[in-house]
Amino acid sequence: MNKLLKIFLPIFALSSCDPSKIPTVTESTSAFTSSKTIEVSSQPIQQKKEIRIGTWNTKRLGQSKTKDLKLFSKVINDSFDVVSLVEVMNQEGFFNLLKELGPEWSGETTQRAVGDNGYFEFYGVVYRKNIVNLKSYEVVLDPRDLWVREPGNFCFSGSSIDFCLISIHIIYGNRVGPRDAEISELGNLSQQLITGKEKDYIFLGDFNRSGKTPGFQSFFRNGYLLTQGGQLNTTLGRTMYANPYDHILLNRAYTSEWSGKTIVVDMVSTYCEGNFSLCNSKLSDHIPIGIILDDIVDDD
Ligand SMILES: [Ca+2]
Ligand SMILES: [Ca+2]
Ligand SMILES: [Ca+2]
Repeated sequence: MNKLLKIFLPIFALSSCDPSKIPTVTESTSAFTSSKTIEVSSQPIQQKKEIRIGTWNTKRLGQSKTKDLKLFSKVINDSFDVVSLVEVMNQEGFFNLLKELGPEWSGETTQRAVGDNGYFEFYGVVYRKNIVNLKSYEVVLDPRDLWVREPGNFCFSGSSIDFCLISIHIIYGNRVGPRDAEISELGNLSQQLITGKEKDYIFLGDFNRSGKTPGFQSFFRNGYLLTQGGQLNTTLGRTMYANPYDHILLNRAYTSEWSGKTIVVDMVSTYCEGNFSLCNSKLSDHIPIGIILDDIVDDD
């Protein structure tokens, strides 16, 4: 039997953002790759002690004709301050969502779509402007072709802390071998990324595999853990939650900012009156999950 616990979070008063502070965009070189990074200038942020970070497979945002964007944005707004979105099919769909979220929110997609063989998607992030600033974002360079959908790297600052989200949508396909290989290389990437000053790299997305499978060993060797345990069913079956595919990984030695709290949105009960097929059609075939960081002490 599937038990999903919803964490009920206090609702924080939000102030509107200063409209005179329009982000400016410049290009620079990232510390760990030579790819182009877009840097967005700082905006003032409101003091808040927690940052609720989520990941959600959007099920073809921008293409799905049955999606209820108003409800979709409500799910985000109810539980999160920052959400990494995968399976964003086009930027038009992404910016329609952003519009629906309203003026307290901002967001970006990766500069290019990732994929192959005619299937391409964007990674995107949406975030509350008074909680975090987006400092830079890029697609991770992949000269050895380790991933079909190369990870996105979105770096943020809060009022005290800073961190980067590595968004991933692991290949699906008929065989699991390639999925495990991609996951294993992500674990290797986690080791390469921490050579710079920033150590808070949080990996999140749709891994298309249970956290029990062999690919995750490279993460564990590098001190990473699965914040939700790796076996939480996050996809929507016909009458119950099905596969444990969505995960968030971090290294507590570096990311002591993680409070240990997690978020699981029991989407079907909360937004679809228990109707799985309705939820699948109006929202997504995945639920969003999240973690909560304490935005108090910056240790790197
Ligand atoms: Ca590639
Ligand atoms: Ca940091
Ligand atoms: Ca840290």
